[in-house]
Amino acid sequence: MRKLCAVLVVGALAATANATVYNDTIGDTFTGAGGGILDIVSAEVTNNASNITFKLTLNNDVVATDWGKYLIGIDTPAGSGDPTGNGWARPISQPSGMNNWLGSWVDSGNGVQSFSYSGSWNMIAANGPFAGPGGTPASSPDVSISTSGNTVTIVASLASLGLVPGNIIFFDAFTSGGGGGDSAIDSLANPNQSVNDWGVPYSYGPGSDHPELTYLVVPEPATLSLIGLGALALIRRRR
Ligand SMILES: [Ca+2]
Ligand SMILES: [Ca+2]
Repeated sequence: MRKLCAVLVVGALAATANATVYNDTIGDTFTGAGGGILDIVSAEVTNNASNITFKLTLNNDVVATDWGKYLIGIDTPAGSGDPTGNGWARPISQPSGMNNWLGSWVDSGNGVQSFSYSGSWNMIAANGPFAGPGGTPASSPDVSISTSGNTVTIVASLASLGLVPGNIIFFDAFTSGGGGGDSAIDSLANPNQSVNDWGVPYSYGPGSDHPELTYLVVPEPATLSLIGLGALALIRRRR
């Protein structure tokens, strides 16, 4: 039993060492369409040595009602990005210059596309039965999506985003609808209503009227894991 407890302690430390949780207002969307699938409740961002993970929690079951789009705009330290648009040409912008865009859907077997900006937007990775160029199947190891109940989890490799531990990213996560011109119906960073209609342009970060978020890419949480292992050794020694 003691051993089990110690293992649980190690597991908990390893799992929570670098999680950053961002909370949003519930009910801050102009529309109730989808019954909550477009209403962000919170997000948990984590990274390990290889990947960064964005786990969004919505206010309803995105598997049961599956037409929502889940989007992440990222301004990395990599260089100047696009101050006016994004990888999907939706009316969402970050005046400080968006470098990367993760666009996802949760129907038709799920799909996610990763775009990078270098003078123009290019799709650098995709995953899903219809996520590749022209709706072809794609299974890149650099980006993936999974869903469960009220959550949408998007994972991207640090390398594909040009990130290394110590980097700070400026980002926001959004929900959107099925129309190609649909905007940021909810913004994780914005506790107030983001837009008052589907196609109203939304911008965020410095140079706009809306906030953005930051995340520090941390080294592998080896230190805390070692503390956990130390605790395990201590418990074992006491037996
Ligand atoms: Ca919300
Ligand atoms: Ca919000």
